[in-house]
This record gives sequence, C-alpha cells and structure tokens, in this order.
Amino acid sequence: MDKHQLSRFIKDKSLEIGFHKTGIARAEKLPGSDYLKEWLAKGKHGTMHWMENYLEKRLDVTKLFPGAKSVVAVALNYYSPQKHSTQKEHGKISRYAWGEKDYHKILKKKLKQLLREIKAVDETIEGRLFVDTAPIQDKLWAQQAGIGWQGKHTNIISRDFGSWLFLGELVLDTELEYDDPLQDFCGSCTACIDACPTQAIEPYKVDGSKCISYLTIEMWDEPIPEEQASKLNNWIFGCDICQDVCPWNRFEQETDHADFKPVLENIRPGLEELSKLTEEGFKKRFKKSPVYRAKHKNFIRNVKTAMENK
Ligand code: B12
Ligand code: SF4
Ligand code: SF4
Repeated sequence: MDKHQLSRFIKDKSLEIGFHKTGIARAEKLPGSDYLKEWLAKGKHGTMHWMENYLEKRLDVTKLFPGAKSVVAVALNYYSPQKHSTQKEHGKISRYAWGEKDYHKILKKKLKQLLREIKAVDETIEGRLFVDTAPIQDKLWAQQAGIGWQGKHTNIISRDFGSWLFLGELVLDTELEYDDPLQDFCGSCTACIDACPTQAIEPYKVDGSKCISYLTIEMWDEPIPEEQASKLNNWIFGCDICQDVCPWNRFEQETDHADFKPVLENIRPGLEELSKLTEEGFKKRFKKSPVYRAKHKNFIRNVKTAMENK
C-alpha cells in the first residue's frame, strides 16, 4: 500500500473498530506546545506535579517515540443525554464518569486493535499507543489532525459531536497523508467563560488549580480552599458546566457504545448515602469507574463539602 492507501485504510478500520473521529498529523514538535511551560511556571497545575515529569517528551512526540513519523489521533464520543440532578440532596458526577468502566481501558483496547490491523498489512510498521495519562498533549494532536478545535474552555470541539470526546493517539514510524487542522469556530461567544463558577477560564486558557475538576479529582489530601468550596454547586467528581453551556454541544449525539451507558445511581447520587460510604463500600461501587481516581478520602471530602454548601 502507498501512503495514500494506508491512510485511507487506517481511517476506515478506525471507524469499523468504533472510533467516532480519526485524523492524521505529521509527528513533529507542534507550535503551541511550549505554552505548557508557561502554564507550569505560573503554577496553573496546582499540585498535579506529575505534569512536570517527562516535560521534553510531552513537548515533542519525537522524543517520546524516537522514529515517530505520524500521529493518528482518535476520538470516542461518550455523550449520554440524561441531565444532572438539580436537587440539593444529590451530588453531580461528570458525564464522562457515569458509565461503569474506566474509559482508558476501552480506548486502549481499541487502539491496540487498530495497531494489529495496521501490522497485518505491513508487519514492519512499529507503533505506540497513548491515552490521557501519557506525557503527550492529547488536545494539541486532536487539533492538529483536524478532529476539532480547542474551544475557549480548551476542550476539543468537533462540529459533528461537540466536545463530549475522549482522545487518544497511535504514533507510527511510517509516513502517511496528513489532515489540515480545523479552524476555530468559537467566534465572539463567551458562554463557557461567563458560566465557570470559579473563574478558571480566560479565553483559550484554563487555570487548572481553580477548576472544579481539579479540586474534586486531582487535589488530594487537603481541604478544598474556602474560596472555591462555596462554588462547587454540588459537583463531587469533575465538572461539566463549561461544556453544558457550549452552543456547539447542541450537535451532541448519544453514544453508541454500551460501555459508556450511565449507571443510574451515578446520575442522581444521594449525598447523604455517599457520605456514609466506607473505604470498602467505595471500592465496591467505584473500583472499575474513573471515580476511583479520587480515592475514598477525597471523594468523601467532596461529598461533605457539597453537603456543607446546602
Ligand atoms: C491536566 C489535565 C486536566 C487539568 C487541567 C485542564 C486543562 N485545561 O489543561 C484538569 C484536572 C483541570 C482537567 C479537567 C478536565 N479535563 Co482534563 N486533562 C488533563 C491532561 C492530563 C493534560 C492537559 C494539559 O496538557 N494541560 C496543560 C495545558 C497547558 O494545556 P491546554 O489547556 O491544552 O493548553 C492549550 C491552550 O491554552 C492553548 N492556548 C494557549 N494560549 C492560547 C492563545 C490562543 C489565542 C489560542 C487560540 C490558544 C491558546 O494552547 C495550549 C496548548 O494546546 C489531558 C490528557 C493529556 N495527556 O493531554 C486531559 C484532558 C484534556 N482532559 C479531558 C477532560 C474530559 C477533562 C474535563 C472535561 C473532565 C471533567 N468533566 O471534569 C475537565 C475540563 C476542564 C477544562 N475546561 O479544561 C480530556 C479532554 C477531551 C476533549 N474533548 O478535549 C483530555 C484530553 C483527556 C482525554 N484523553 O480524553 N484536565
Ligand atoms: S470544568 Fe467547571 S470549573 Fe473547570 S473550567 Fe469548566 S466550568 Fe470551570
Ligand atoms: S462556550 Fe462558546 S466560547 Fe466556549 S468553547 Fe463553546 S463556543 Fe467556544
């Protein structure tokens, strides 16, 4: 197969495997990647010190995978149409964590399958797969490969699915045909900036240390600062506000992946009941779910903070 045929093959297989969007970009240091250094220097990562690790690799994919020539960026739509409860006695868990399983495993399995299909055509091709936790800038690659643009809330928005997308990459040591990046369609809209309760968003920049997602998932072993605690709006794991208000999410489509179907108790979880979860109970209920990342102690902290706001 020449590079045109192979690129077509990869995109067709990717759809067959169940990815909703695929784009291909040249593996090189991307313009825009260096903003990360400024973000870290200003402490916008709060206590996420792991973001400082392998910095050179995160900034340049050819250092992460020497020999890399192409980045196949993929996206999976996880949208479920149910609404978050507005009742005070319920907590809010972000939509991406409503399902029973953790998305990392689901994406990884599909990327492995894609790599197997590619190797079946040409066994000399080598590849590495990355999902979220690797030192690679998922959003930059999705943008460069034309999957979507980074909205002012910094999430990737696609014109056909909105922003309810998980992102991943398959990096290959072979030349392919490359897609063009998509232009920005935010225009003069500022809905996400206006709606963010903790004022974490400046256009195209998010102060991670102020984001409710950080405060409830990534900030461990310390109380939620008073200034932000009163603004949690019952979010106990992540936050969907900037995406819920985005006009491009009118184009959202219900996911066709059974694995992302919501567990009903995750949509309207009772705060009182959650506050009584023992470590064992937390493990039993959330072991396979993304919620497990928060750990029992911090999850209970979130629940209690939400209850105090009543
Ligand atoms: C750290 C992290 C967080 C942190 C920091 C968030 C952030 N915005 O950086 C916290 C914990 C707060 C977080 C929250 C969430 N996250 Co998160 N997170 C990550 C992670 C691990 C790294 C992101 C990163 O590199 N941040 C550093 C900053 C510097 O990157 P950046 O925001 O992209 O910076 C760009 C812009 O600022 C822009 N820029 C800068 N200046 C300018 C100027 C102009 C004019 C323009 C146009 C652009 C521009 O260029 C920069 C480079 O691209 C990625 C996974 C990965 N490995 O990439 C997931 C990831 C970004 N998260 C994801 C998700 C789903 C979320 C949440 C929606 C979860 C939730 N519901 O609670 C929220 C969204 C909050 C938000 N509005 O960003 C998804 C996003 C999917 C998508 N459709 O885009 C990712 C890609 C995971 C995945 N593989 O699916 N996350
Ligand atoms: S996820 Fe919530 S807190 Fe974070 S930037 Fe979006 S609206 Fe603000
Ligand atoms: S809410 Fe408006 S400004 Fe924010 S990402 Fe969506 S379109 Fe862009």
